[in-house]
Amino acid sequence: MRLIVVSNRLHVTVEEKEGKINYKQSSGGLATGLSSYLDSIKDRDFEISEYLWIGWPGSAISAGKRSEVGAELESKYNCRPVFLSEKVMDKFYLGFCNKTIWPLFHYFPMLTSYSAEHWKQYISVNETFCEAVLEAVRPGDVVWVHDYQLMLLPAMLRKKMPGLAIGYFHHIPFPAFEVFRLLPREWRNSILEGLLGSDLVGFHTHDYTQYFLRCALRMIGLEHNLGAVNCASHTAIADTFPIGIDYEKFNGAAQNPEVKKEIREFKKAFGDKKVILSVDRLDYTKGIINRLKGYELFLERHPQWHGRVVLLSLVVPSRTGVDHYMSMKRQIDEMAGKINGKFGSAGWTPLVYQFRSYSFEALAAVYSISDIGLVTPLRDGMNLVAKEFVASKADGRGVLVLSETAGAAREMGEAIQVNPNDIDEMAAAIKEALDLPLEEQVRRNTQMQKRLKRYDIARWAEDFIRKLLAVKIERSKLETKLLRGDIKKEMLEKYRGGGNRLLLLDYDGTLVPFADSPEKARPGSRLIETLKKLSSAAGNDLVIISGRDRHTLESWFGGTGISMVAEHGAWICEKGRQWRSLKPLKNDWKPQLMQIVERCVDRLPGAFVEEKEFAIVFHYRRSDPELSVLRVSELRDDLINFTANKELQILMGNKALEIRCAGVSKEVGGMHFIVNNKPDFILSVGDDVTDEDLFRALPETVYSVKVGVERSSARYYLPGFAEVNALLEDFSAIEAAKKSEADKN
Ligand code: GDG
Repeated sequence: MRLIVVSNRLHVTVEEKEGKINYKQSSGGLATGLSSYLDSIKDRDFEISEYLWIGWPGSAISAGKRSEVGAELESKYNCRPVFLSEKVMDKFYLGFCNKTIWPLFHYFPMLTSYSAEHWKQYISVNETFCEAVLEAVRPGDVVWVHDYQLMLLPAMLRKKMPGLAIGYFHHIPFPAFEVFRLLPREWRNSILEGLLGSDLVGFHTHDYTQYFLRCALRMIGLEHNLGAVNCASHTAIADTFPIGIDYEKFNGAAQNPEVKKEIREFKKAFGDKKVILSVDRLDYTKGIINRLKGYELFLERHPQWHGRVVLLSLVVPSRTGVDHYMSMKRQIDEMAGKINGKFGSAGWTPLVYQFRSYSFEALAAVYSISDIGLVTPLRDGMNLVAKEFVASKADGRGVLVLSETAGAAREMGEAIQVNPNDIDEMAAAIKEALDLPLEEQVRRNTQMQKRLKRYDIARWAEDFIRKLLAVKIERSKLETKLLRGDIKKEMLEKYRGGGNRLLLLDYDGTLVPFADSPEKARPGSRLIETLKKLSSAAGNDLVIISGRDRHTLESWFGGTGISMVAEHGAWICEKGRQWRSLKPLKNDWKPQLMQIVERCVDRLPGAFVEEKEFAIVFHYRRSDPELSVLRVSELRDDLINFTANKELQILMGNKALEIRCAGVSKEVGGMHFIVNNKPDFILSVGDDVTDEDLFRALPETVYSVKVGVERSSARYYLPGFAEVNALLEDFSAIEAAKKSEADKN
């Protein structure tokens, strides 16, 4: 099986200088970690044995060089480049990705820009990536999309290839609902729908997963069951997979002669001073200024440490095209000058600040020699530096000070955790770290190392892919139940050949979509015509079997020859006959119950009551989805007390709670037609839990069809009401063909 990894940047960076092409490994945790894992998959005992990485090669490549670069990347690096011009990258990457999504998702709404032009470019680049994947993909491939630059891609791919296994991993935080909703409606809905195009959406922490699910519920009305979201065509699962690092590489780095050499150099430079280390990309999310303030306060409060401690701050240049980053750089320069000016002396520079990137060997060396890792981002999806620092402590010495707002804080409880906005706390944490006894350092690091070793980058990737493959298997099981192709052909043949046919059709959600209020979901003229035609065809009995009251059904379908079952089986009207109740029912319980239900309506804005002859329905489709969960469960509790000794049942429908007489169900209504008419062809279609009563009772030969992808006792499924309408049109076409044949004869 082949894995197609898709990310904004390839793990190889290509540069064109004076007509010459250079290839080098991209920096960043994912690029290095994942590429070393991917290179090892050939030799692992795992379903995936090959990979292709699709992405932007890191710079604009001139048209004349593209085929050469493409060929080299494919043959030597398993990469397929997506070439994008500087102009496009400017609006897409520096624009929408880094001026809109990055600040907003890291809780910096004041730095977020909302440019329609950038959004358009974001859509267009996602489309370009979609084309590149479609060009490369082969049957059976698994696609794994990475990060916030490509949030629309999963849905685009799903649309073109409904059966493709698609995973998406989100490397940055997913914000809380109140922050995410700041995006314009069209953007935020497209982003949620884009992500939900995946089979599996992964996040670093449980909180991010929950925030995402909450946004899906509140903004596009999609509920979830333990992280499984039922979308129109498939179920998308949201789950938590905290990324790991290449543990052995960092843990064993100090044995590498190159690293040893670097260690000697650093030790010479710092002598016996305690070294506090910070490593960040230049970014406002990393909290560099606050950290410097924390260090300054520490020096102010603890003069006994003057001359004995050094903060080594490595800042790696990044996104130099975004204005805000350059002004931040100036601020850091000023702060650094201030600290060294205020506290430094001829023999001591309290802050060693370097604005450049390091080789792996130099980085591993500073991890190894430093005493404290000061990792205090204001917000970070995960933060790999924290994990690398701890993994590098082969002898167990060293203390990690970590922000509680980094995703890594969830797994690194043994670190000294700080609120990066609390300068006092940061200064105190530095002091605490310097004073921490060696034994305690070793104890804490050993605990964290055990976890980092077990859940390393390979385990992370395999966990994600395994889950994706499991979802794929579930989906392919469901696909065999999809009413299409040969199954559909055979069913249409049976319909054609049947002499006595019964069509049992649910109404809401099956023949028409749900509307804000029940009265708005009227049948259109085309649907009525089709139903009439089918109902009047020789040998056919067409039954609308619904939870609606009989007056509504009568007003829509009365006089058409269509049979009807109202209130889930309480009332029945057979073709050409009068309405009658199937069994004697009481409704003297209604006034008292109505009071309870109305009390709940008062407490849930948007909710309303529908009164039927033998049922009361509490509708909450237009209400706040989260408050609804609470109110409905309170209402259920009240009702259960009241209905305990009465012949009543409580039923959860689609955004509705119904109280009705016990002993009434679609099973009773549907079976009445089956027992009386003895049909030789039966079709039963429905989308609701109430239809399940009937599906379960039907004989095995019946074509029972669930509308939607939820679990069901039905034999087959169709994605939505449109497909049901199309199926009825197919039956109708058979009748028309029969009629024209009969006319000819
Ligand atoms: C995203 C999320 C999430 C840094 N400087 C040098 C260097 N690095 C390496 C580090 C580390 C990586 O870059 C940075 O780690 P981050 O965790 O900050 O990852 P990003 O790729 O920036 O960001 C982040 C991550 O994705 C993974 O999901 O943790 O929250 O923002 O590996 O070692 N490497 C070398 N020289 C340097 O100067 N060689």
